[in-house]
Amino acid sequence: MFLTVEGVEGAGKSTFIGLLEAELVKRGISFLRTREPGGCALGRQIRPLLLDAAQKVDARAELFLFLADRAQHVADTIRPALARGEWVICDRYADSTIAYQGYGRGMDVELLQSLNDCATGGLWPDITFLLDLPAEEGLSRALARNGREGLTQSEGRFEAEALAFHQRIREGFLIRAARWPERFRVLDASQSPEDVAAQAERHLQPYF
Ligand code: T5A
Repeated sequence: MFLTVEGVEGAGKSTFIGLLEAELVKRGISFLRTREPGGCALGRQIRPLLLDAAQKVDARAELFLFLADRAQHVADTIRPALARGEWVICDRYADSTIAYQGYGRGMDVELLQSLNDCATGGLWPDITFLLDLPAEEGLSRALARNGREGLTQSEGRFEAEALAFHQRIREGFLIRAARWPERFRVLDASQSPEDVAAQAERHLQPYF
């Protein structure tokens, strides 16, 4: 079972995955938690290049760094875990490229879909949880958390983008969810962390 979790900045993905992990442990399901960018050794070197607010990165260079991270991540981490029969829970994946580089930066969405197919070798998730939240709410959560944890500069390049950029990303995710309703489960991320996790568990009941 390959699960991905998507949403705008600060939608609560990390918090949500933590609660989901606890539920899987309780049920004795073996799983691997991973993330993009940075879910493999090569990706851990790429991640700071992508997120550091001090880096000036051309939009095409940014795209290919995300795709390089993904290709290696699929090969080194995701496919081997699935082959071992583990569930894989991935914090962001190919839909983020379409939402951020496509709807956010204005790159051609169909081209990005093909590039994603190339990077992943056609591996798409069984279920994608979209944590849906107004962009301004997510940003204020993320900025408060970054301030508390001192991440403003080192991981803040995307948070520093204009609100309109983040609103296009939310719309982009919702467009994708409407196009692939069999894969996407849209969760109301404005609820408490426990309520968001409970929404997901209802969707996962048939797979437990
Ligand atoms: N990107 C990524 C692309 O542009 N293209 C791509 O192809 C890919 C893969 C990655 C960045 O890269 C971009 C998108 C991103 O900008 P990242 O550091 O991995 O950056 O960060 P994000 O994935 O954006 O995740 P965040 O760390 O910003 O936020 P989360 O994980 O969604 O949120 P979380 O759980 O840390 O929560 C944020 C705060 O809100 C609170 C938490 O306690 C925390 O303080 N919170 C809630 N508060 C109220 N109610 C709830 N339900 C809450 N849930 C959490």
